[in-house]
Amino acid sequence: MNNHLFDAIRNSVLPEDVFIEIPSGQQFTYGQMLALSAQLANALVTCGVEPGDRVAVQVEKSPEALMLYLACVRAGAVYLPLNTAYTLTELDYFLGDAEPRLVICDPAAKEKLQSIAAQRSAVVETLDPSGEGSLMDLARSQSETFADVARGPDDLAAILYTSGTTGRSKGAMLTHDNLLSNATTLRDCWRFTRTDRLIHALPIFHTHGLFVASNVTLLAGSSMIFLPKFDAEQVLKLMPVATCMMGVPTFYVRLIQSSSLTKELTAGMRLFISGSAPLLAETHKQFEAMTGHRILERYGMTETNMNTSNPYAGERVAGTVGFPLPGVSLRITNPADGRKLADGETGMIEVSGPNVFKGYWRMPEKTAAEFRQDGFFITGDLGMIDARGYVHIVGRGKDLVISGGYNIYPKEVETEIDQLPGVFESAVIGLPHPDFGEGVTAIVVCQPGATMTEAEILLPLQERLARYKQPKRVIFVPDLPRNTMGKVQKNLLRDTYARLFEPVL
Ligand code: MCA
Ligand code: AMP
Repeated sequence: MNNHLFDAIRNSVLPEDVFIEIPSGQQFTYGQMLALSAQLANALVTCGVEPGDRVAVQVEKSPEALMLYLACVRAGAVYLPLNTAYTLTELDYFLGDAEPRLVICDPAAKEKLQSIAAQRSAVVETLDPSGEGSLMDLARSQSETFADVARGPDDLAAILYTSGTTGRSKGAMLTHDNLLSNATTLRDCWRFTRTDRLIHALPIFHTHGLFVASNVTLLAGSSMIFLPKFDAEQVLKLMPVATCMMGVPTFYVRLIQSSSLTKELTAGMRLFISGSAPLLAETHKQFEAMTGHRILERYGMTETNMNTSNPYAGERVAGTVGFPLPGVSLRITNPADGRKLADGETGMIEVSGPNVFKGYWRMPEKTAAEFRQDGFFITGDLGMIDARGYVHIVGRGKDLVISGGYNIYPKEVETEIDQLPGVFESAVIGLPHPDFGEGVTAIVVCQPGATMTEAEILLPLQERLARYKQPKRVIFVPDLPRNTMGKVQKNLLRDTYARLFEPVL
C-alpha cells in the first residue's frame, strides 16, 4: 500500500515546473515542493508525530504553510487547519475535541496557545518561514527525502471543523480518497493543465482555498500566484499574467466595482469560478457584460467537497450551481420523510459519492443523524432540479448565515450573547449585505428593566468569537416574534430588517 493522495500528486507534477509564485517574486518549483514537504515530514516525525496523529495548524497563509499540509499527508498524519481569526476560546474547544499531538502556530501566538495546549498534552511549535527556532529551522536540517507513510483510500487525511445548528462545532473527517477523487474530477471538468496559472487569493484553512484550489493545482501540475488575501487592485493587476481564478462571490462583487475590469484585461483568462455562497445572478451578468466571461458557479460543503458544477463547455446558467459532478449522485427529497421528489419540486439536497466524508470526529450519533440508511448525506440545503438537469439552491433547511464565504451558525453567537448580563434572549440572523452577501445581525431582548448599548453586546464577544462571526449590527426589541409552537420566527425578523445594510443614498 502506498500513500494514496501523495502518490497521485507526485505522479502529476514535473520537478522543474513552477508550483507557487508570491508577489515579491519568490518562486517554488515542484522539485522544491517535494524537497521541502519531505523536510517538514521529517521534522514532524522528529517532533513525535505518528501516523493517525492530528496536527493542528493555525498560521498565516504562506507557501510553507501549504508545504506543511503536504508534509502531514506524507507523514500519515491528520491535518487540522484552523482559521486564523479563531479566538483562544474557540481554539480551546478544537484542541480539546481533536486532541492533536502537535499544534503549529505563528510565533506571536505561541505563548497564549501554549497555555491551553499544555492542558491538552499537545506540543506547540511555530511556523515562521524566515525566523529562527521554528519548525522551519528544524526542517531545514532534515533530509530532502522521506519515505511516505502508507495510507489507503479510506485513511484520514484531514479534519475540518464546521459549526453546527446546536452551536457545537463538528470535525468533518476527510479521507485520502475524498480529497483525491474530488480534486481529480474537478481538474478534468474544469480542464486544468500544466499551463494554467491560478490567482489564489483565498485563505488556505478551509475547503475552498485548500482542497479545491490547491489540490486541483497539484493534480494538474499547474501553478498558482499566492496572495496573502484578496485585494481587488492586486488581483486586477495579475489578470493579464494568469489563466484562472477561484473566489467567493464577494471577490466578484468587489471586482465589478472597478472600471479597470474589462474584456482586454481579462483576455488571457480562461476561467473564473465562484462558490462557497450564492452568487447573485446580477453579479454574474454584470461580470459577463464587463469581461465577456461567464463565471462558472459550483456548489460544495466541507463535508462533501464539491458536489455540482456548471459546465465548462455547455451553458453556465446564472443562479444555478450546474449539474452533479461525475461520480456524485444528487437527489431532492421531502425533508420530513426522505422520500425522493420529482424534478421541479423543492426539497432537501442529498448527495452520495466518493467525495462524501467519513463522518464527524467522535460523534457517531451526529453522523448517523445526517446520513440516510442508503448512505446519502443530508446537506441541509434546499434545492430543486430543473427540466434541463441544473441544480438550483433555493434556500437552507439549516439555520446558517454565510458572510463573505464564511459560515456562521446563529446558535453559536446566540449562546454567547444570551450569557451576557442584562440579556434576556437573542436571535441572530443574516440580512442582505452588499459586500458580504449576508451581514450577521443580532436581535436582542434585554432583561426586564435593563437597557443596554450595542457596544455592551459587541465588546465581550471580541474575546470569544472570530471577527467574522461577530454581529455587524445589534437591534434591541421588546420581544421576539414566535409561532404557536414557541419557535422564533426568524423569517419575520429577516423581512422586517431586510434593508438594514442597504447603502444610504
Ligand atoms: C472579514 N471580515 C468579515 C469577513 N471577512 N466580516 C464578515 N464576513 C467576512 N467574510 C471583517 C474584517 O475582520 C473587518 O473587520 C471587516 O470585516 C472588513 O474587512 P475587509 O478588509 O473588508 O475584509 P477582507 O479582509 O477583505 O475579507 C473579506 C473576504 C474574506 C475577502 C471576503 O472574508 C475571504 O477571503 N473570504 C473567503 C472565505 C472562504 O474561503 N470561504 C470558503 C469556505 P474590522 O474592520 O472590524 O477589523 S469553504 C466553503 O464554504 C465550501 C466548502 C465551499 O463551497 O467552498
Ligand atoms: P461549509 O460547510 O462551510 O463549507 O459551507 C457549505 C455551505 O455553503 C453549503 O451547505 C451551502 O449552504 C453553501 N454553499 C456553497 N456553495 C454554494 C453556492 N454556490 N451557492 C449557494 N450556497 C453555497
